[in-house]
Amino acid sequence: MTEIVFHNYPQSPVAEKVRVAFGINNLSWRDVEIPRLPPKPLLTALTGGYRRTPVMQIGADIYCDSQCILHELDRRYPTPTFMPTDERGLMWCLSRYTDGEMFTLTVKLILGSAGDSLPEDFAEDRGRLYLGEDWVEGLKNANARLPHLVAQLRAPLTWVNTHLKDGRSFLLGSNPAAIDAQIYYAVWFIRGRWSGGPAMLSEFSDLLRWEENVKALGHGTSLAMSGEEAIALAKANMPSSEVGVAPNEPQGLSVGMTVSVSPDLDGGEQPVEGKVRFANAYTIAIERSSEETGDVCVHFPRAGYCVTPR
Ligand SMILES: N[C@@H](CCC(=O)N[C@@H](CS)C(=O)NCC(=O)O)C(=O)O
Repeated sequence: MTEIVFHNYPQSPVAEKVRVAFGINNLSWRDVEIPRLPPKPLLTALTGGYRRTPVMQIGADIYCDSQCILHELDRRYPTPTFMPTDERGLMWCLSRYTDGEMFTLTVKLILGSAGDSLPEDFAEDRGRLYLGEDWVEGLKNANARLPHLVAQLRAPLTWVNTHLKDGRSFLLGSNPAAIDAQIYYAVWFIRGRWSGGPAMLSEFSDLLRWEENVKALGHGTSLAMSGEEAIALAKANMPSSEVGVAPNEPQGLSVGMTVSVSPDLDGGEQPVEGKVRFANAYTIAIERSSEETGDVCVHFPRAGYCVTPR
C-alpha cells in the first residue's frame, strides 16, 4: 500500500511547500483536510499528539514535518529527482535556514502586521506556537518592528533575485528542485497573507518570473479522503519502514527504547511517546499502538527535534 495521504489545509504555507514538491514529481495523492486549529483528534490519533501541518501518511507510516516528508518523497520517488545537481547536501543545509529563520521572520511579519484583526483563538494558538509563552508581548514587539522585519526578509529575497538574473527557470537551473519549493513557500505566504506583500515583492522582477514558473508546476493530482478513511487505512496496514539504529548514535538510542519526541522549540506542544524503531542522522521513527489506529510508526526529522529517552 503506497498511496500518499496528505493531511493539510489549503491556507498552510508549509503544506504548500510539499504540494509544490508533489507537482515537481507529478505525484498522485489523497487530500485529507484537517482543522486549522486544535483539537485535531483524527490527526493526533495518527501522530500520537503532533499537531502541526502538514503530515504525510503512507499506510501505517506517518511522516511529521515537511523536512521528513521531502526526505521520504526523495527516497521513494527518485525520478525526476528533487536534487538535480551535485549540491544535495548543501541544499539540505540551506533548507535549515529557509525552514528556520526565514519562516520565523515571515510568521512574525504576518502575525505582527495583522495586529488586532486576528481572531482571538487563532492569535492565541499561533502566538503561543511561534512566539513563546510571552506571545502577547511578542506580537506587540513584531508589530512595532515591521520595517525591521521587512529589511530582514529583503536581504535573502535580494540574494535569490540576483541568483535568478541569468534567466534560469529554477534556482538550480532548468529543472525544478526541492529548494525551489523550500523558498517558494515563504514567498507564497508573504504574497498571500500580508497586505504589503505584493508591493514588497514587486521590486524583484526575476523572483516574480521564477514564482510563475514554480506556480506552473502545479500540485500533482489529488483526490479527497476523509480523516476517518485515513485512520482505517492505518489500521488495515502495518508499518513497513526500516528497523535499526545507525552507528555513531550520539544519544545511546536502541530499538525498542521508550522515548518522547518534540520540536526543539518553545511552542507549548505535546511530545509524542513511542518505542524507537529506527534512528540515524536524519530520522527518528517511533512505534505506537492504539485501538483506534492499530500499530503505526511515526517519523520525525532528527534535525530540529528533541528526542528524550524515558
Ligand atoms: N517545521 C515544521 C513547521 C510546520 C508548521 O509550523 N506548520 C504550520 C502551518 S503552515 C502549523 O502547524 N500551524 C499550526 C497548525 O496548523 O495547527 C514543518 O516543516 O513541517
